[in-house]
Amino acid sequence: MKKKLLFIGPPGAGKGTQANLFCTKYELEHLSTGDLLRDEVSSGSVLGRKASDLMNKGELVSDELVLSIVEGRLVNIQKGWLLDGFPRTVNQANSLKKLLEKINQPLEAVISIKVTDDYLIKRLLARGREDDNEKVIANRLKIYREKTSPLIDLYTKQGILVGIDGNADIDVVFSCIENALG
Ligand code: B4P
Repeated sequence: MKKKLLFIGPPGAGKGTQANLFCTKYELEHLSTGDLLRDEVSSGSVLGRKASDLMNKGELVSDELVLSIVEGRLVNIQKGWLLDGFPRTVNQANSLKKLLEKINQPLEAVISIKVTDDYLIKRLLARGREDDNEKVIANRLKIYREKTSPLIDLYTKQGILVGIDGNADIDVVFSCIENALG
């Protein structure tokens, strides 16, 4: 089983849901930039207040802030890891590449979770987080297409990307991911 992983997909694709299940079963460190940023927001720090404004509009938080959060965590992990929601831009992907070279832990596989827009919107509206309303979801999808989707090509060219149909039920998607990484 591959143990240095990235899950990528549009907002609401189920990256967090699948990453939680996968990390629990295979004892990997789960690094979710969304969760780490929400922790920062709850702490009320200056960085958290800056992040909160952007997240509530569906914008991406600055690459510098996200990188500083990830770098600190990744360097100290002894076991396998799963990146969920990072990288989200080509710039973040380049920085990740350098960081992984430095710690000599190359990325082994990228799971691209593909879900149609109608399902994404339905799931996010049902979840109802602060950034889950129609206007903000539309902006998050637009930013995903512009800034994050180019990473699909990048990792396909590297030969490490596997596409998974994320429209199915949670347990079915999970089995597909296990099969792809087994
Ligand atoms: P994230 O926290 O990463 O959230 P997400 O992309 O919206 O959701 P995810 O795909 O994880 O969906 P989930 O499993 O929760 O990002 C939030 C914000 O943080 C971003 O907009 C941005 O501002 C900021 N941010 C994060 N990382 C960043 C970075 N690297 N750079 C800059 N900014 C960054 O599933 C959603 C819902 O669907 C849940 O309710 C779940 O139960 C349901 N669901 C999941 N799978 C399902 C299935 N198969 N069937 C039915 N329902 C399902």
